[in-house]
Amino acid sequence: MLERTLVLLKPDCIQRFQAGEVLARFERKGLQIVGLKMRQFEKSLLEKHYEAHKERPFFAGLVKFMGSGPAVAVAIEGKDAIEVVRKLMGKTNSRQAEPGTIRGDLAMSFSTNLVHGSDSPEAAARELKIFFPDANELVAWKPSNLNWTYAVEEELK
Ligand code: IDP
Ligand code: MG
Repeated sequence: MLERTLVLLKPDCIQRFQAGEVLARFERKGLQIVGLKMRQFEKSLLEKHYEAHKERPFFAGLVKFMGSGPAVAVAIEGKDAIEVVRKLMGKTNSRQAEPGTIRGDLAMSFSTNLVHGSDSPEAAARELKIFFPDANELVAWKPSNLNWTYAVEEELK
């Protein structure tokens, strides 16, 4: 029921001062932040994160871009959080992303596209471990108004 997923605010998001805007969109939706970390992430970590793409022609450029400046790793929790986050992000190519989505509203590029979000439960578990290797870095907490965000009896059993 409740899922956790990894979001990255990519270096372009930080350089363009959109971190607050993007985080606010997740929060306004009703998703919960359970971990937050700003770093200029090192190459080896980014290569591991994107290892599914290592044979693709854009891999080297992607890793270089992701390490080119500070980024923010965010652990997000909510019911069906993985799919909900992906929907809020919009299509990979920002020019094709629907208005109303983060990429559709705030970005113009295919590769420099503001955010990452895990695309499956397996990816979420793997990626959360890469960016938050110490379980103590994730904070379990229960919003006091959870019953106004969800029909708790129906949806959070
Ligand atoms: P996603 O971020 O929407 O899940 P993926 O296909 O997993 O998209 O690709 C990971 C990232 O690699 C994208 O967000 C984008 O930054 C970059 N990327 C993907 N495909 C291309 C491409 O064809 N050209 C350039 N960059 C790409
Ligand atoms: Mg992806």
